[in-house]
Amino acid sequence: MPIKDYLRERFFPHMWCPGCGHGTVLNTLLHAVEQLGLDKKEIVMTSGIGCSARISGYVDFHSLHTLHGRALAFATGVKLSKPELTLLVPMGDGDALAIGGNHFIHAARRNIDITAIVMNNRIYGMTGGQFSPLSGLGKKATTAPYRTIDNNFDVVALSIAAGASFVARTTTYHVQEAIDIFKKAIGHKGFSVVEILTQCPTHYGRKNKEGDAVEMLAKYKSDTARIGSKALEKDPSLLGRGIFVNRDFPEYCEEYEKIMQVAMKEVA
Ligand SMILES: Cc1ncc(C[n+]2csc(CCOP(=O)(O)OP(=O)(O)O)c2C)c(N)n1
Ligand code: SF4
Repeated sequence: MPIKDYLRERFFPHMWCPGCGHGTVLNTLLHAVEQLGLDKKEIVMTSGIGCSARISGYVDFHSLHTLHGRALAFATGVKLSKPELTLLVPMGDGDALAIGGNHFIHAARRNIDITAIVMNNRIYGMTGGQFSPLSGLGKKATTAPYRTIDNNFDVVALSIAAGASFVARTTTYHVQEAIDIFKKAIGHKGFSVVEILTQCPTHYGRKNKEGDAVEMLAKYKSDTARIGSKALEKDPSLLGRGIFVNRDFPEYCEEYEKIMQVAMKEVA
């Protein structure tokens, strides 16, 4: 099916600023869905609130644009009632790990078969540039005009510790890699986390003097390296990209079904 058939064209033009990385996330995700040959009627996308969360309006899947931080809770309900459907949950860094942090760690712990996409622009884009739990030390934001003094979560380490069975990181510069990672994450049975670094030139870039979208993308190229690469071995200060964890682990809906069978026998 052509990519454009996965788009809800009546919702265009989109609301993202020129140079925003979120369009590249949409593009790479749709290429992954198309290459997997998924039927759009079999896909449900739930999202919360944020520039990132607006992605659910642009895809012609079943979609639920819900409450800030609650996308995974809605996705859990959908998946438990219709386990045959594919659940995709794009979230901003604030959506996923500030207000939604508790939902995130518990969804990972349960290993429910959902693909969680953390669209990490290190700031609250939609509300004008407040810092988030992923901004990191020494960054500027409207709520940190001098600099942040909060440490950031490492999404990969947090997801692994919480029990996610597939964990990966990529960026909007690494388009082919992102498509490949999304394909593997969607194909994985269990809770998959894909952290994708995505530029917000309007707030994060401007406040932190990182330049325009092209310069921010160039930084994703220069400041990251594939895990297992010589570049990362030589310079461990680079941020690792790739698949960190991909393991088989009992999936929540399957375990729930087994319990249901036992319970049904007892009441019969
Ligand atoms: C319960 C609640 N609290 C706060 C808000 C305001 N709000 C909307 S989006 C957002 C943060 C968006 O940042 P992020 O999730 O990182 O996504 P981005 O816009 O950067 O893509 C906040 C705080 C809200 N909509 N609902
Ligand atoms: S404010 Fe930032 S995250 Fe939101 S659309 Fe603009 S560039 Fe993208």
